[in-house]
Amino acid sequence: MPKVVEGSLIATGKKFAIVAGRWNGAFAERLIEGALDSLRLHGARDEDVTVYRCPGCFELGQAAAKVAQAGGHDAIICLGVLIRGATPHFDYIAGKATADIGSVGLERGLPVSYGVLTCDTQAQALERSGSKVGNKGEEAALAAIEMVNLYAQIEAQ
Ligand code: DLZ
Repeated sequence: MPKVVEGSLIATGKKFAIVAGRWNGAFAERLIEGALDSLRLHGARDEDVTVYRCPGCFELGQAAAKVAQAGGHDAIICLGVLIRGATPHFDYIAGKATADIGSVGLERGLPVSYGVLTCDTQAQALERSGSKVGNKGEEAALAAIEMVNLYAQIEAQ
């Protein structure tokens, strides 16, 4: 049998940063609540979680890079809500945010998870921020917890 290395979903004693964009605020708040619920459910204490707010998804990667540089967190959870408008703006911001968030994780060697909604309509954003299709903030928090523990396992090998 091969050796399998994986992270648990135990958040106890770990420090998390949530970086969240303010645009489409009602949905963004629901993502933050979902992430916080998930962190608490898995053992994180509120005093070990800091929420950093930035203007919009375009700034998520920048803010996450600064938070990573400042240190003090085991993982960063990036949350934001993009809703398509009449121009290609959405595509530029979505592409940039996704690439930047990914780069922070790679360059800093820190788990950085992606809870950015890229929706065509407000109804889709509602569905993905705590109704029919779940809460992507909650999922991003779970991914962050698992990755923190996976990194610990890899480093312990
Ligand atoms: C400008 C803009 C637009 C049109 N739409 C969104 C959006 O749906 N979601 C989001 O998070 N941010 C949006 N923004 C703002 C940009 O992300 C950014 O904050 C501004 O362009 C300032 O740099």
